[in-house]
Amino acid sequence: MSSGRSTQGDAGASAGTGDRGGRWWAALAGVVAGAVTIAVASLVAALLRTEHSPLSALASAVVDASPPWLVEFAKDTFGTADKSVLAVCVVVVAGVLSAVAGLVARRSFVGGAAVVVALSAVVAAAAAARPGGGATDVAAVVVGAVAGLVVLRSLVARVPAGEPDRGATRRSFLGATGVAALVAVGAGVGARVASGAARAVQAVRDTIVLPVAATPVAPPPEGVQSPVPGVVPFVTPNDDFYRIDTAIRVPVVDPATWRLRIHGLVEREVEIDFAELLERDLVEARVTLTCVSNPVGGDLAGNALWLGLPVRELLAEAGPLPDADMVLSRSVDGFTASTPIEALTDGRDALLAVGMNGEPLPVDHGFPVRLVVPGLYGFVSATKWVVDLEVTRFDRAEAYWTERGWSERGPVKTASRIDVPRTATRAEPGVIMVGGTAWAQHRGVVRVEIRVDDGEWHDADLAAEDTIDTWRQWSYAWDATEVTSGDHRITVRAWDADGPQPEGPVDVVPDGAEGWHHVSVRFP
Ligand SMILES: Nc1nc2c(c(=O)[nH]1)N[C@H]1C(S)=C(S)[C@@H](COP(=O)(O)O)O[C@H]1N2
Ligand SMILES: [Mo]
Repeated sequence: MSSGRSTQGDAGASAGTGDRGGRWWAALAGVVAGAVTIAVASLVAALLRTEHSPLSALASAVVDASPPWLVEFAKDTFGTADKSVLAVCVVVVAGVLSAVAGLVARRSFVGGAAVVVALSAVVAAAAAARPGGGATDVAAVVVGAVAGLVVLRSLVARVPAGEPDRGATRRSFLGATGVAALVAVGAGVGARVASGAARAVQAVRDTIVLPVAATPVAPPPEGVQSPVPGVVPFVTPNDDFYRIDTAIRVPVVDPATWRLRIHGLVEREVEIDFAELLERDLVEARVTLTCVSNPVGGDLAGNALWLGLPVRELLAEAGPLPDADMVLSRSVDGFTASTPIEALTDGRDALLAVGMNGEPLPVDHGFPVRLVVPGLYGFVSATKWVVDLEVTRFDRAEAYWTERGWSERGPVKTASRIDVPRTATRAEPGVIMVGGTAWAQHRGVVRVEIRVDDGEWHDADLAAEDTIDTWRQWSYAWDATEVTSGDHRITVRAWDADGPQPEGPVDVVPDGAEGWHHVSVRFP
């Protein structure tokens, strides 16, 4: 606290009426800072597509914490308006507490900030504790609280307190307050728009019933799962599937208006809408998707059952011209991917997918339609919210990430990962179960080897292979009975038909990481 500001406070106190005015301004500063906190938190929550807005989570938490007689009383007294009454109460209480924060902040910013932080902590806890709540809910409230604190600090510093230049100070205060209020209103409106659109598309998704596949796929064979507990599940649940895209706000696409256009170097343009797509003979395939940005040992890979129409069928209808060598797929939000036309026509399960693990595509994973191409990194193949396929040539068109320094083609590199034990694990001498996964999509993993420190390579036990388009899990029983104390390093490498994956390390830019994954285990 600067001595200058406390002097102003003292002068205000002795000036009487000046101080009372100052209090009102400080309370107003607090209320505006509170509004900014809530509005920004709501906007961030809506953009991150959390399930609950911070305020509604708080309201629900209040209901949960209320004694049953009070809830009954509210229902009896206000009937169907009980939710609105609750909302008004929450807003009024938040407003009063924010005003208190402003008043406290005028004496001591740290004190006022403590009030804001305490209130935010309550909201964050309420949001995180809701079903489906979690770290993103907390993150949204933290961003809101930071914005609120910045506003509180700058407004409280401007609170007029009966000095000679009152007019100018008041103008500065009111100007800053006005700007902050606009921020709050803007963020609040943005939050409503974003959450409204997301809720609407979610509601549409809930009504969609996918057809059964004309060519269904059998469940994976026995033994695809590594027997080592803690290795990722062979099929990745949708909620755990990694998500990578450039969309700050997830595109909201209504299947009723979705259309895909296939054009460019073709004999005839083809268009298909969502209903027509669902009427086609759809196929199922399990395909492991991987991100080119996945570092050695990283988790930007997932394996799912996809339902969709083979892209080659639509391409066949359009009739690509002989000089075409690439299909540039475009998302509704402008993202593009350059896929060699060969990968779409050579018979592999390159799908225009509508289903993921038995459900319509989750909104985050491209609802209503995306591409999935076995063997290629997502950035050159897996366009989500896809609306356009332009048949073209690599020397004529460039995709989103190629323009930004990544390669124009992206075949997946053979990779392997140790899931268990985690690095820095403390272990006791004995037999240690090592397990993980490996992938070489569309070529297949033929062998996985393990090495301890600089020892010999040993074959790991391969789990059953589903298809060459899916990852292949493995396990290895490491006899560490005679191990010396201290750190020991386990290394994995996978083989495809061409040999072992290279030692690397090679960075992810421009066409994917290369290298052997290691974990260190410590013995007493
Ligand atoms: N529209 C759109 N589609 C996209 C991307 C994107 O940024 N926008 N990213 C791609 C990348 S880099 C990857 S790795 C995959 C990831 O798909 P997922 O989020 O379903 O795991 O989507 C691809 N499709
Ligand atoms: Mo990616």
